[in-house]
Order: sequence, then C-alpha cells, then structure tokens
Amino acid sequence: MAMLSFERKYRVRGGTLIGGDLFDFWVGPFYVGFFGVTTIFFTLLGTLMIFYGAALGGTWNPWTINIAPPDLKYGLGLAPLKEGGIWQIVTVCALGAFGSWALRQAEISRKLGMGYHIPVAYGMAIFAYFTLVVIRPVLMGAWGHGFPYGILSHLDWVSNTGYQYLHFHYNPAHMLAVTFFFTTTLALSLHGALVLSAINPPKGEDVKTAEHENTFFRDTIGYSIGTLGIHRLGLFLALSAGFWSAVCIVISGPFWTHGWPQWWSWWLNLPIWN
Ligand code: UQ2
Repeated sequence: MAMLSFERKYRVRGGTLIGGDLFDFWVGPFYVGFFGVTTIFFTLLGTLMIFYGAALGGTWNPWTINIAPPDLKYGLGLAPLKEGGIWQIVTVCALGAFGSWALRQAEISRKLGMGYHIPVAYGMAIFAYFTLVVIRPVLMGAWGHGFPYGILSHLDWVSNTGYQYLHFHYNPAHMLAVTFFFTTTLALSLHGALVLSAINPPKGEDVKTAEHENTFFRDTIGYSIGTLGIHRLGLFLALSAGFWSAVCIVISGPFWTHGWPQWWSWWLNLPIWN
C-alpha cells in the first residue's frame, strides 16, 4: 500500500506500553511495536509446534489432524512432549500471541488517542478461550480437561462434554449465551440492512440520512435506539455472548457435576406447589 498523504498525521511516535521507541515503527502498512514482535514470535513457535504434532499424528488430512491435551494422570504437571506436552506449548503460545495482539491493539489505541474498546472486546474472546484451557482445567485438577486442537476432534470434545451433563441446553448460562449470540445476529442484520438501505441508493437517487434511519424504526416499532446506541447495544450483546459462554463451561464440572436437567429441580421443589 502506498504512503497516503494523511498517514504522516496518524503515524505518531510514543504511546508504547513497553520498550520506549525501540520497535516504534511501521513495516509497510503495519505498526510493529514490542507486542508486534512478541505476536510474531508466539505465532511462529505455536504454528511450528502444531506442524510437529501433526507430523507425529499419522495423518495430514486437515479434518483429522489432532493435537491432544495430556492424559488426566499428569494432573496439573508438565507432560512429555509426545504425550500432551506439545498441546501445553501450543496453549502457552496461543495465549502469548492473543495477549500480545490485545496489547498491540492497546498501544495503537493510545497512539491515536482512542478508547480501549477494541482491546477490551477482543479480551472477552481471549477470556473465553482462557476459561476453557486454563481456568476450568485448573479447577478440575488436570490439563487433560482442556479441549484438543483439531477440526473434528474439538467437535467430538464439545459433544462428549455436553453429554456428560446429559443435556447441555438445560444449562442456564448456556441458555443466556445462545440467546445473546442470536440477538447479536438480529441486531447486526437490522443495523447492516438499515445502513445499506439508507446510504446505498440506486444510481441517481440521494443518499438518506440518520433521520431517515430513526424514522424507519419509529414508524415500525415506535422506537429508535439511535446511531450511537445501536453500536453500544451491539458491543454489549456480543461481549455478553462471550462472557456467558465462558460462564456456562466453567460452572460445568467445577460447580455442577450432575446433569443440567437436574439443576432445574429447584423449580420443582419450590414450596408454592404444595
Ligand atoms: C436504530 C438505529 C440504527 C440501527 C438500528 C436501529 C438510527 C443506524 C438497527 C434499530 C434498533 C433497535 C430499535 C433496537 C433493537 C433491539 C434489539 C435487542 C435487537 O434505531 O438508529 O442506527 O442500525
């Protein structure tokens, strides 16, 4: 990408969290920074370990490649490389890369004098992954409770883990997470459709304004949340989906060991039915 005339204004020095101006430069369109370097380091090492694990696994079929966590007998200790140790290194690299990426987003936000909404939002996705591969395995006493890295194998893990609790859709936090995921798609489809309908008219017609957008929703449902409000709502819905996903898996095992349908016996046991 060519150096644009306005780039000079936005390519400002400083705002780094660590390393001063050591890596405070751009390569082509990309900001580097200390955390750009650590992102590349963890990504390369993690990817190499995945290829090493795949080479040991006896298949190069992308669907069936599997990097499995250690056996439960290794508890919270380090496992030999070929018995889950690769999974442990890949997990450390993944968290190192995701964390570095979030901090790089924070540095760029500081440079531009923006809020930290983007790293905070991305942090919710990291938190959900961290819950799956660190918080829950630690609470349950073994790294073997983490999920395997593979396209089909992680699906099998989700299915098996769900059936361990008989019917995962009775998990109240899972219900909340699913509801937030669906509501996110509803809000984004409303928003995307509304914006395109207003600002992408047929050739020769005028672009419509935010007043048209407000009026559409006031006419249809008597309420418009507004052009800023829809983005606040969208961020809230999406973050809530990630948050309740993390909650619904971390309570399964560490805080509830029966089937999820049984959890609802509190309802059947209410004294009001007497
Ligand atoms: C809106 C608005 C936008 C929008 C959308 C709405 C002008 C461009 C989509 C309408 C959204 C409402 C009424 C909230 C719906 C609630 C849920 C939980 C989906 O008013 O302002 O800005 O994009």
